[in-house]
Amino acid sequence: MQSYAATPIAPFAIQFDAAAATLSPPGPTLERRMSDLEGLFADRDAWQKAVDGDNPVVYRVQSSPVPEIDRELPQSITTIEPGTTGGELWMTKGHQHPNYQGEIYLALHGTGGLLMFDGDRVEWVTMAPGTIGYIPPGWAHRSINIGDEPYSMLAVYPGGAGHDYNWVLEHGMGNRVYKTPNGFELRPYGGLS
Ligand code: S6P
Ligand code: ZN
Repeated sequence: MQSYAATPIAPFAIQFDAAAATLSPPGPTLERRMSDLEGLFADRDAWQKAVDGDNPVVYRVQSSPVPEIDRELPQSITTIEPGTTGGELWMTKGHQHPNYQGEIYLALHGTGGLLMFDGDRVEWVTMAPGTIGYIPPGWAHRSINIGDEPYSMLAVYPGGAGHDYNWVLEHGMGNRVYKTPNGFELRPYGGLS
């Protein structure tokens, strides 16, 4: 047997239900509440008020059982609730892959955006059901719900990619995304108020 085939899991089927936004059998799940997004929304007072209030769930991530280890190819479904904090649309924390590996996102329902930043350039992909957003190596990425209903997307990524959240706290994401009467608008990142 080739050494690269000596992985902890055998081949298996994963049932992907796009309408329900689930993977079965299920793997780890996580819930990010407003308190988990410290230092990310520009309006710190609005963020603190939401934390001191009902500290809402902003998004959930459900993974398949494929482990996050080198050479494996895990998947996860992220669902972001609709909402704003200080006018800024609800979003994921965003991260950089420490060893610069690519990733794909497939939008399932709702409308969202994929914001990418390489420390210099910013790119935006509007995500509607069926859109695949491609994240090249070296681009930090964040998802944003730009609609009025939950936004869900499937991610497929190298198991050894990792998540560097401090990179975003240090470098920002290039732009922030605000709700407007007509939809949404990208504004320069700026600091916290
Ligand atoms: C992992 C992939 C997604 C995110 C998820 C939550 O590489 O990009 O599964 O982890 O969308 O976002 P975040 O920024 O909180 O990890
Ligand atoms: Zn990622």
